[in-house]
Amino acid sequence: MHNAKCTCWNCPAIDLAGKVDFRACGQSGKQFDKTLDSTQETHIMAECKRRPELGLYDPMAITFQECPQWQETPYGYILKDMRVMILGIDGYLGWTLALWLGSLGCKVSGVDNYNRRNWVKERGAHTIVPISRMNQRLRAAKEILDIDIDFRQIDIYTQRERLKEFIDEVKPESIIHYAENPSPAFSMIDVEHAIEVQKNNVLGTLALLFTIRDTVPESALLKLGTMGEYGTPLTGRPLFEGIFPAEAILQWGGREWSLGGELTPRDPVSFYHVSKVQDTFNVYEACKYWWLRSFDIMQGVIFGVHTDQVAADPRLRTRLDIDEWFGTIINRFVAQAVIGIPLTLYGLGKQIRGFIALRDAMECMTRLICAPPEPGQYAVVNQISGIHSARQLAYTVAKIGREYFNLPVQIQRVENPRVEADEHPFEALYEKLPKRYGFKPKVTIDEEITRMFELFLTPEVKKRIEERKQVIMPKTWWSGVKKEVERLELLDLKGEIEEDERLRMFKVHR
Ligand code: USQ
Repeated sequence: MHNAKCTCWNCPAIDLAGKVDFRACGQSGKQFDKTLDSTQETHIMAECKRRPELGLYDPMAITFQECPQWQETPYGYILKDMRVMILGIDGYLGWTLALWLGSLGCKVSGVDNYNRRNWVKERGAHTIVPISRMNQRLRAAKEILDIDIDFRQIDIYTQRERLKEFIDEVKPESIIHYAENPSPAFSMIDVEHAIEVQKNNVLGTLALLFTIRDTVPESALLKLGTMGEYGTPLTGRPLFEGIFPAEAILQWGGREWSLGGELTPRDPVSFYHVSKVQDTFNVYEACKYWWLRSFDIMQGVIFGVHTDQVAADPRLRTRLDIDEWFGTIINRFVAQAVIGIPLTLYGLGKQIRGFIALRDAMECMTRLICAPPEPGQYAVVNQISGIHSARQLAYTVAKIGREYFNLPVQIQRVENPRVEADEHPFEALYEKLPKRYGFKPKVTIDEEITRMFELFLTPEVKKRIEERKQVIMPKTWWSGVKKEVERLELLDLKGEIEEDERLRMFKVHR
């Protein structure tokens, strides 16, 4: 188990007692383990809220493996009935994670202000996989999976007092922050939308940090960042996991310095991505000032529809968007293939990104919930399971659509409405999740695309895609121009698919 040797120092169930030096940040536990002696003033002691009978004790003395409160699961030891609060629980990821964690025995609570439903509605779009109202979702979770979810409708920025009361009541041991606007294109529509995204994301997160400080500072915050914070440096410099490794050196003017431990450069690619960068600094500072502990999760582009829990009943399904603002590339391509729109490659289509399937993202989150950072530690992971170009993805979708579903899929290159490099080097590191937290991807891209085709071809979903055909072709230009993109060319698929076949990393498993 990846977290067997973690100790109470990592555990959100302890209160720290003793002389805590709030000027120190992160990894500070290591300074104290050698000097543990209750007569010394610098000594930090622990008090366990779950096992008060232990009294004051050395936080390094008990490992997760030894503690009866931490129980084995396939994803690591997890606190028995761990209290997890999901902010943004009504969204694509939030709802999926709620059911996933509920099935693992966590006590799940959550808040949402239904912004996502409203934003999508405002654009004239809708989720192609129908979702129920929250009270029906909650009833179905209880009826089908026997999961009780404690839900409140709260806006984490404008209703800070309500959130505080709820957090105070629940005392979550882990807080998952998904309550942000996830759309680069939405943030580029006009000034109102740029402000809406930055206000919602940046101020919501800032307010949350103060709320955590004042209510549950020992709780672990898992905050969703994005790989797009790093941009795609044209020098080909690797995208490290948020913080430079110890061996990284800066050479300049005949001198050199270690960069180890410093935040890596950020070069965001939309006002949405800028909001995530601002969050990074706010979370980083809060860990430093108040000894909060956080994972900043640089997630790649997500795709897919499946976990065992959401597939258990139509009422448990999570939303899936395919419009130009809220649909991500693979989800959009499969929907386009299903209704006969040639797949929309923006520009050259040689943009490269990191990707992860919905199910695998849920497993990563669980593994991180199981291994809370130390007090004061701002930890970062790159959460992706593979790297692909837009073209590769279009060929994969076209090939599966043609061969397994007999659909006449075509691919078109259209003008790129974004300001982004559409041909560039890309070397993203994603070593921490596999090496430190034991994650191995379980879902191949072909397998998940196949599942999507199966679901999207059901009459109800296909009809819902048809109904929103008009929101598929992009109209939001980063430059501010107001027009729909024009087609540049239809690709000759035959030769291209064969060429692509040599590059393929995955095979269809059916
Ligand atoms: N693209 C196409 N055709 C399409 C849609 C997209 O060629 O029809 C290209 C885009 O130009 C871009 C790439 O595919 O280069 C990815 O675009 P996307 O819309 O799938 O994803 P993106 O805009 O980057 O944003 C999504 C999520 C966001 C998350 C981000 C992770 O909406 O919340 O933060 O993926 S990352 O891209 O790693 O920053």
